[in-house]
Amino acid sequence: MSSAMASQILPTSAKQVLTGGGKTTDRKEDQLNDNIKEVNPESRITSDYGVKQTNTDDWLRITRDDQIGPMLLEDPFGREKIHRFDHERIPERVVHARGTGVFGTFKLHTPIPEYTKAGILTDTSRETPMFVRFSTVLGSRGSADTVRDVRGFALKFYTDEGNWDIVGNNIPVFFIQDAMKFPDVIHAGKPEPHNEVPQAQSAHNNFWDFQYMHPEATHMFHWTMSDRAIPRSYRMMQGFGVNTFTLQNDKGERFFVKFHYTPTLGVHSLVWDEALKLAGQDPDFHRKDLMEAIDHGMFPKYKFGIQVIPESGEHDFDFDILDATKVWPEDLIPVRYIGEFELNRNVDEFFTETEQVAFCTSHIVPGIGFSDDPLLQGRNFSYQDTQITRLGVNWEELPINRPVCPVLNHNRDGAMKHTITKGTVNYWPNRHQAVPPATKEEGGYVEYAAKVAGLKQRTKSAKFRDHHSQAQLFVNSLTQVERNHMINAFGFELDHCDDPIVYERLTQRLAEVDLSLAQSVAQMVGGPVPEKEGRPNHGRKTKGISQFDFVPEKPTIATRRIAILIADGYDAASFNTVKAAIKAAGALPFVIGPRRSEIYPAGWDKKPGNGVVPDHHLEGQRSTMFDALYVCGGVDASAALAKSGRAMHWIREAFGHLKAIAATSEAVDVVEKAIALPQVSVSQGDVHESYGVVTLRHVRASSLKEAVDFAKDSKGFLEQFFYGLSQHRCWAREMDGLNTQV
Ligand code: HDD
Repeated sequence: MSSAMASQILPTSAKQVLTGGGKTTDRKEDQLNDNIKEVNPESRITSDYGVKQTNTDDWLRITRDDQIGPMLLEDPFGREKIHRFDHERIPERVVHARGTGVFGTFKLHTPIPEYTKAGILTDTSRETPMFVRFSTVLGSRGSADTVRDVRGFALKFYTDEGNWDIVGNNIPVFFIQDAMKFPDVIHAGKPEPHNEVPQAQSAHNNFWDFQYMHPEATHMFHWTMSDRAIPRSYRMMQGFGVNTFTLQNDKGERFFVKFHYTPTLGVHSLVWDEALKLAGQDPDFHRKDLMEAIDHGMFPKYKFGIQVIPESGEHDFDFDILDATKVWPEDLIPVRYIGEFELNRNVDEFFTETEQVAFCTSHIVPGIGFSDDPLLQGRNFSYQDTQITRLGVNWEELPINRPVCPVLNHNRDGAMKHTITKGTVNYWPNRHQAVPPATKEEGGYVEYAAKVAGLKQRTKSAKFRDHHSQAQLFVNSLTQVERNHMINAFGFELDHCDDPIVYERLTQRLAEVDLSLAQSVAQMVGGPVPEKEGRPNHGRKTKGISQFDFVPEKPTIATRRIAILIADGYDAASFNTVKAAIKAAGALPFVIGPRRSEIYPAGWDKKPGNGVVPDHHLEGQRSTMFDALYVCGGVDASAALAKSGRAMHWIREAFGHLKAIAATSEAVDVVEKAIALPQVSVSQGDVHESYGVVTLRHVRASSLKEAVDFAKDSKGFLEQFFYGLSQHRCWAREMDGLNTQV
């Protein structure tokens, strides 16, 4: 095999080995590289015990006169191959089984020594390597990415003082207040026990029965019925540590803290119809989207922020700050952004890295501590325990989990121990003074000496019993668009419940939060429509709830996927201009034709090389996989697209999903045929814009001069198209009821 061939088929890491590899600036990457098996043109298949094999296709068997005979049990290679295969699977995570992971780097820009002595939060010269795993909660490992669910957003920082994990979600609150309820909420959400239905869905009787039976879940289930539960991309999703942790400074003072991470691309979601379709059309949509962005060097970035409350302020609020079903409203406790992380490297091997990565909320470093948050306290027990079942007791020796700082102690043995510790003693204290604990000065972890006194009993403070105020705060803080989506989401979910007691009671619960919302849902799903509010709505709002609060300051279309529809006879000048402009704006153009072989422009011979080979064909992909659509003109091309039912469907569906659409010359007629475009609302020269559909009719570029003119004309056209896309979706289309042609 030539090395050129090898570099085409080998994973990145192996390519690095072939090309010399070398040390990187990332300590974790260097450490992982030491574990990477070298693959080079001289590599040959060996057995697991190292013997080169000559045949890995035929089991050793008896043959006679070209007749096949029995296989021999003796064959060590045959048996090894099958035995290894039989044991390839490990238990999937009991929750968050479906996920994808990437590497990244954290950089602090604003040190906070006033709150903490943690090196990662005080030393701006550090670049801390990270591994991040995104996940859904309810589905199995092979389920679809775009289902309605909470998303896990777990961070592992490989700090100089040990691994620090924030095992967060994309929703800042949780369903339950006490870890002891976790098995119940998960059993209720997972497929039902009698028939294992449904997969990766909360739309079923048991889930909603649980929600009703647990008023503490009221706040959270409003979040999961909002657009937060159907993110457009992991790159456009917030993350939250959810639980209340503590920070401790050099003076020994302690502060309560919540962690936030906010994407620089804004917080955006799919629309529900699109999410449903994508679950079938491209179940890997989110993981592919993330890998694609990183492969293109478009590294997702997140601002890292904290909300801090001094220890003395613990009881200053009308909610308990240790209750994970509550947010700390940003109007009261602003988020202070102190750093940023970017995700910049895809894994080399999914199993050894993403599947074997294991997070623990209990993994903290000096300067960071726990609080008495009863959910966190239980989590601290659960994660370590589950990793032992999933990966074995030596799971922290696996390359992906291994800290970048020295690890040494007297823990020993267990299945699959890798490291070999020299020395004659494995206990402390010992006669040699070998491997003693560290002092505080040496960087040892010193627990905060908290005073604790009280009654031992199974109860929580009174503030934990207010389950409605923050649910109201959430609903009040949404925009009309978001509220409508939430009503439809409740409508969908409860429609899938066939036990009337479930959906009837749930709508009564909604009336305790917002009467008109409850009435709208009840009318959709059946059962008595509540007439009276269960309790008065306090009318308060706060920032940081609505996704519209996170629109990037400068409109951007960076990393957005734009489909360009063409057919034979397309107009090359407009095609080239628009495609180049898309790239220049940092977005990704994808050419879609009726076939994935060369498509020829108007006025050119159909000779290989004169046209363009599309990235996909109309049947191979769907509009759901793109953020915007540009339909390129040309007389023949437009006639062909207008005749194609699938092309019409692309345009109609993109319109229904509120996406920016643009068309030039004859393609304007194609778009108008597909969708009943309402009256033009904005017109600037030849450029018309109506409900996010931008058209430029008079383009003809049969000569170079005309092509140059088009490039000039197209400025306003492209600006409007790109602006529409930067707003993510054209909400006015939905508000005015025009999006029904999906
Ligand atoms: Fe959990 C996995 C997030 C409550 C027990 N959880 C897991 C993962 C995330 C979260 C992101 C996947 C980690 C990965 O990618 O490997 N969990 C949360 C959040 C919670 C929460 C934000 C509420 C604040 N979890 C929670 C409770 C318990 C657990 C109350 C148990 C008492 N979670 C687990 C687990 C998992 C897990 C069973 C399954 C796989 C794993 O840990 O590694 O231990």
